[in-house]
Amino acid sequence: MSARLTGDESALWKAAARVLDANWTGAATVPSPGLYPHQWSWDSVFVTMGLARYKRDRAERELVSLFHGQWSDGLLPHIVFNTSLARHAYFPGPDLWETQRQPNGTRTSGLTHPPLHALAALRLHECARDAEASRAFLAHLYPMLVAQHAYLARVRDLSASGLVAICHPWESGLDNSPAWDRPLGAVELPPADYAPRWASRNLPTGEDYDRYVRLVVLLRETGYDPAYIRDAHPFAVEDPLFNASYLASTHALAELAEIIGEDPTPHRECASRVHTALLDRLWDRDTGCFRARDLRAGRLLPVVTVGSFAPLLDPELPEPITRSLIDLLLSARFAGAAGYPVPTCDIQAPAFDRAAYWRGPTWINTNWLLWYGALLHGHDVVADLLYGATLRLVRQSGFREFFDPFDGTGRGSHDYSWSAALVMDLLGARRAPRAA
Ligand code: 9WN
Repeated sequence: MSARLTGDESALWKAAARVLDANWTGAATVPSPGLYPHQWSWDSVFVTMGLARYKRDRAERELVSLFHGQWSDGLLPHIVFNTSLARHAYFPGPDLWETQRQPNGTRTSGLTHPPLHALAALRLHECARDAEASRAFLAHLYPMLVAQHAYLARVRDLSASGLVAICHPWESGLDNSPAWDRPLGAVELPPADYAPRWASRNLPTGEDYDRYVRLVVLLRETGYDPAYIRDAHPFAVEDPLFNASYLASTHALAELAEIIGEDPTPHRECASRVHTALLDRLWDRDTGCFRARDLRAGRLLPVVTVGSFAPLLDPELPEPITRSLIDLLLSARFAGAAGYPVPTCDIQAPAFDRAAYWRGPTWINTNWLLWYGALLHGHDVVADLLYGATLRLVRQSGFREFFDPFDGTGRGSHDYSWSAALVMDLLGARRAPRAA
């Protein structure tokens, strides 16, 4: 791979590879050994994208390790815990979730994450040198991916529209995005304190954190019961990013089915339903973008975030809607006024905060998703802008967790896995789309 890159790109590739090597546990890649020492679901998706071009065997093991934590009802947990670590290595650790009832003794969280896994499996296949071996791996993974999607359709389609709902901000991956402020604020807190007082990092604090934990306790106390989630759980949101991920992966599932000789029809039918529901329920003509729908309050949520552009992942998005998204993306509310785009929240929103986690900073994975979506719709100039902006960030500040959108200052953890992995994917895609 490196022979095809320029000197500077080659150095970047090697530095990214060093991060992934250092964060490999022998079974999976941790997002950041100090801060996030377990396996996270959508982190592993992004890591797979990079490993596909670097160490294919590890990419396969990454996915196998993650799906080892899959529940018998198909839920793919957002964290698979490494139980050999000290109990306080991360909060909330295995004890909060009470998920030890799950088969095979794996300890996991009881929430899920944006379902980009089928898309990652397809990309892994597209990068393969040995198509036969790759097909064999896909045949092994396919039933688990189908079960993951079936869980979402069965348990999370709360509006019976085809869209699926998240029942915790952590399920969005954009944990403390201002988009969740309203529905989270509506969660009633009992007088007890939940959050740990020793949290070592700059997280949403106080009542927000208590509400995160409260939502987990409610799910846990009802045994993660689908009827409770449908009828009573206080946080239920149809998120454009989660649903766009679901839709992109449903299309990928159809392609995977064809590759291994299974029937793609149910996946195509599902994709068509999700596409229609996305437009009917989350497209907002007034703001010219997609917005999350709060199912408990019965309305669209007001804050426009980077997730509002995620339906660019829909290959069938109508051209006028794509155009509108691109216009907003390039405007002074997002990329147009940030030297280091793309900020994760509308710069002009009162809740925007250039330094706080998902409330404004630029993240590599959301840039990558928009880059992928722009390419899908033939917006090559926009894709190039996102490509250049992303590499500029890591050249300047390293593989940090997130970045100041105005001056590129790196924040959060150092040597963050998906920042490294997605840079490898970008470099590989630009130079050698089908390399391994
Ligand atoms: C909670 C691991 C994860 C990412 C999320 C990011 C952060 C956890 C946390 O870290 O979430 O799951 O403790 O804040 O928000 O997107 O998957 O990197």
